[in-house]
Amino acid sequence: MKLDPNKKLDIEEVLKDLDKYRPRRKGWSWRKKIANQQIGPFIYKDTSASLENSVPLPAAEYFHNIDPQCDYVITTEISSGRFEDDLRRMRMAAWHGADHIMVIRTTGQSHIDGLIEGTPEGVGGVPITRKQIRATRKALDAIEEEVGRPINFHSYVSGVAGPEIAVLFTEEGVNGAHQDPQYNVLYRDINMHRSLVDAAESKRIMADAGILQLDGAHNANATAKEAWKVTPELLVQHAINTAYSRAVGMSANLIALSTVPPTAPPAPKMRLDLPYAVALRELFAGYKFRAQQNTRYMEADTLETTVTHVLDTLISRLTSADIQSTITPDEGRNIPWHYNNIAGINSTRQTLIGIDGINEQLELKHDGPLQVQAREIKERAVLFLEEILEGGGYYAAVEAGQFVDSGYYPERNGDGIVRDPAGGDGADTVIPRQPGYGAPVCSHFGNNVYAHGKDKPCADYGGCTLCDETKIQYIDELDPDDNVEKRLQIPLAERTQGLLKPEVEKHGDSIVCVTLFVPDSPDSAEQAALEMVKHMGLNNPEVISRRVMHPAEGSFFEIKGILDVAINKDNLQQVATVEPLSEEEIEAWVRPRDIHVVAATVGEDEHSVGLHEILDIKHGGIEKYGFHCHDLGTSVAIERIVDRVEKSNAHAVLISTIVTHADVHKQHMRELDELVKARGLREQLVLVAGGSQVTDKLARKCGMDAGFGHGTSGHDVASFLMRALRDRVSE
Ligand code: Z98
Repeated sequence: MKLDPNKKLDIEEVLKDLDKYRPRRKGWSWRKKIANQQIGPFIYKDTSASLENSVPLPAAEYFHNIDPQCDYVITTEISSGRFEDDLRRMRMAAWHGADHIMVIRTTGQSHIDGLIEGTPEGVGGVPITRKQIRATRKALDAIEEEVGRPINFHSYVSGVAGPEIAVLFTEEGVNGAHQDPQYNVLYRDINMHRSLVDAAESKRIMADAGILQLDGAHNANATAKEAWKVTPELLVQHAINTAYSRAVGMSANLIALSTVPPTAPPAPKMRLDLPYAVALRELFAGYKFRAQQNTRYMEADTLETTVTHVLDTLISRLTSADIQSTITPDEGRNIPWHYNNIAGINSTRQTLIGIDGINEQLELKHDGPLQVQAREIKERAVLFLEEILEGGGYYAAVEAGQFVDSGYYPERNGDGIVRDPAGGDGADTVIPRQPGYGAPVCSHFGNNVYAHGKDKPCADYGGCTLCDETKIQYIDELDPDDNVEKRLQIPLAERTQGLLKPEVEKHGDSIVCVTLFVPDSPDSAEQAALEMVKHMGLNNPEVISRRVMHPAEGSFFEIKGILDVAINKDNLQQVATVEPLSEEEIEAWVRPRDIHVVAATVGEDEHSVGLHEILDIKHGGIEKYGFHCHDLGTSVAIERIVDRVEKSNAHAVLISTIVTHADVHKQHMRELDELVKARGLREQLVLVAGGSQVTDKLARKCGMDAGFGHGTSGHDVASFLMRALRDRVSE
């Protein structure tokens, strides 16, 4: 399957012959750091290879459209509930720099004692099934070829079906997974003995397959009442899972500690979070680190979330993480939307490139409060571990409620999570292995009657699914109603008819979001805002974010609703995009011809930045092609402009309006057109208007020859002027 950047991902193609599809590669891939890499005009310190296809950061247009890629792996979590919709989002995410795609499982999957088949629709995530995984891996294989970088596919080897899932992931080329028995015990109330036995088997399988393991310590941070107080315990949880993984045979380079900075402003974040990160990195030197964006404090304000995320990312760079995980900044208000996944990825991409090389410039102090605090956290962690040992070990400690207590250890508040070693899901299901036990696959922890001699254990029974792919059983959809073929009927029909609906999550969900400021007290402003949105034609409006600007002066709202329209693509007017002429061609024509251009901002507008971008050689403006520019400055009357046109025998006029009230920009354009006509100059002149509210269509309606809005460059204007003047200027 090969993707065309100009065509949508063809889901039918993904599903075709899926029973025969095999992943192209297995195991985890890191980005390779290239030190001192020249990209465009800059030398970067902490970057990796650039992508073949990508969407650069918005400001790239000022820097030759470069798109440097940092050396950290960037994660995004995707979970619409339908894998077929997730795939398109994964493609967008890859184009924006994500190479670790984490697929969230549907609610309750931890408690399902076996594999699920088919592709049932999920709640809060997708069911992790063979078909769903295989289709995703197939799409990601094509996407990684399109962007030119390996993409790590990730989900969870946990719950009561952990070992079965580990085998499934190995068979289907999943590259990373969470695996930590403590997560099962504390947060899913799965029996601790069962969880640890399953973990040994699961970890062994993951180790053999080269699947990168993330642990679950960060969940204590998300659960504890005061997260900055749980930091000593986080070190203990990391230690337990790491030691257990090593004992099972996992190598250090497959063990990634999952860490989250514990606080967010208004807490003094750096002062609390940095010592914790330093303590962690020092204690676990030699292991990988997956730093996750802090989700705990996410409210409905995406900008606030983004600022916390940027600070988190700074901590990652100062203390050397390997993976930066991002969460969609809208997680605090709805199931994440497509473009918010991209927003999360971009805040990491932007931050890491913005602070490129910072560790060459700054160094964390080797003495003083940072080191004192880091040491204190480590000491508390050691005491915590000693207490566990004295009390009889891990099971006893959990039974005594020692984990996720809100006290700053050794302080205890008696509110920790308590689990019964004999209870929980899957209790009493661990039975001693019989001496003749035979493992169903070669990757296995413990006794295996087949493991003898030099051959692979499975040689005794003709091969296992990990060694011989033909043994893998692919079961297609079993549910006649909840299956991908059925779900796709409407989307595919709409696509064939060329129908377009707005979408944030699942195909054609028709959800849109509008923003309003209403100048009144919060309650009445909110009610009014909802009424206003109904007048815009949105059904089921719901406020997803409210921010009080002042208790009496007004509030800002973001409101989502359903826009029940479908637009037929075939009825849309084709917008003809005009390619600009080459810079060499423009200069070769303009320079010998003595072309004069009069320019000014008009009316009472003192904003000349936009105009200077278009004119000045310093900003790549039209001067550089040899146009003679008569810049009359700001707030210039139309009459003065036309006077100068006559005096200089100009060929073109550029007027600009950035700040405009009551459509004054339209008046200026009309006035200019009328005055040059009245003086008999219209035929010889090219009239151009620019500004933030100007469009080409509007400008032409107001008598101009062209209009240029936001994002225009001097090159665009020069190209237009040359095309327009070619016929008028005599040779
Ligand atoms: C993350 N944003 O870590 P259920 N095991 C561990 C987990 O952390 C999780 C699961 C299993 C987070 C994603 N983490 C949430 C160690 C979940 C999943 O029962 O399917 O929810 O378990 O990136």
